Amino acid sequence: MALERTFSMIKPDATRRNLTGAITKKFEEAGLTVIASKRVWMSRREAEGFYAVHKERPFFGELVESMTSGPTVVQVLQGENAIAKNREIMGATNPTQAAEGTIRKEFALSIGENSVHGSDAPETAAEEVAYWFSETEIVG
Ligand code: DAT
Ligand code: MG
Repeated sequence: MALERTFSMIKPDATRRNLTGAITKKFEEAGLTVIASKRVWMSRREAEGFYAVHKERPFFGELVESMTSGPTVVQVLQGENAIAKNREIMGATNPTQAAEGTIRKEFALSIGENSVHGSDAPETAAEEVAYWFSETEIVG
């Protein structure tokens, strides 16, 4: 399989606890390379746009609140099978269901404050990378 790119976000609950390095280490240990990275305190409009797919869900307000509550670190990860590999490293959405050794098992506080976001498919990965990065910011 060819090299693939995915979009990752270290959420405010994690940056607040100084977990940016520990989480990035998990990606690198799994063979994913950080080819773009920046710290962003997103606006309400940016959070609503990024999570638009969830706008009818009951937790949408809570999600936008928590994503705008502090800085995030947005990243592009590159590697073999990067999209699925990242989802595996992240663990299940609900940390009580996340496998041992995953980021969410080790670091997440709750289903809402679950430390990381990762794209779930090639189409969303391409859209999410483009939402946060210009091509010149990505050094693959
Ligand atoms: P994932 O982040 O694993 O792709 P998702 O796309 O279903 O999960 O949901 C996006 C985010 O929304 C998730 O990371 C945290 C929040 N969320 C999902 N379900 C929730 C719930 N039942 N209560 C509160 N927040 C929730
Ligand atoms: Mg999702």
